[in-house]
Amino acid sequence: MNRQAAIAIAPEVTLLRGFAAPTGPIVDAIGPIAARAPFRRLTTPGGGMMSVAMTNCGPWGWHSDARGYRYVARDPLSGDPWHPMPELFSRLATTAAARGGFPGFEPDACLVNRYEPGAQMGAHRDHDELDMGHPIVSVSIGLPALFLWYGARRGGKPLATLVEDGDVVVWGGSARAGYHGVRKLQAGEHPTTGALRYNLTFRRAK
Ligand code: MD3
Ligand code: FE
Repeated sequence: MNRQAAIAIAPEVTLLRGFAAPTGPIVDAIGPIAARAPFRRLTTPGGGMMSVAMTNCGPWGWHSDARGYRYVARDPLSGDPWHPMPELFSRLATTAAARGGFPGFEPDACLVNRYEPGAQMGAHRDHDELDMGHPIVSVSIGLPALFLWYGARRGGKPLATLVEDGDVVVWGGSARAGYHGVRKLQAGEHPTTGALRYNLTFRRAK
């Protein structure tokens, strides 16, 4: 699991193919997380609705509504704290970050994204975290998708990378503020997730 090549797809953006395989135990762990805080499509401050459904685990969860984007310690829909971060998750994030060149990463937030066919994520930057010196670790599960890397500017032609079940991407340093997105998910069938793709995004929010 730890011997695969680390592929640099851009400076300080590292793809670790199959690093999180097998993903069955991860999918099993999403069950109780989503039982406490069901997947929901969030509203953006601009009034739109995201096509990706989201939930969180860990001390902090990412949330969006008419008031803006922010990290919250409790699910605004229920008032309950998010499900604790499974040790399987935090260990995976820490070992992947180290493999990508960022030792000592201890995530305090895990955003769980769920893509149905047709769902996508437009070009954006993750900048709601207090200290952008920490990296981000992204784990792909289930159906494949095209990751789009735009870099410092949102315009222009992105670099497209196919990410498959078990693939992990680590990015930090100069790449931390880069624009990125996910191309519209194509329909398909995966043995572990059926018609879905999940993505875990580990951050240090505070
Ligand atoms: C690095 N999630 O939740 S991880 C997010 O698959 C988010 O759900 C995406 O962006 C997802 O904020 C992807 C981030 C990402 C995307 C594209 C990349 C990292 C990348 C392309 C190249 C390198
Ligand atoms: Fe992002």
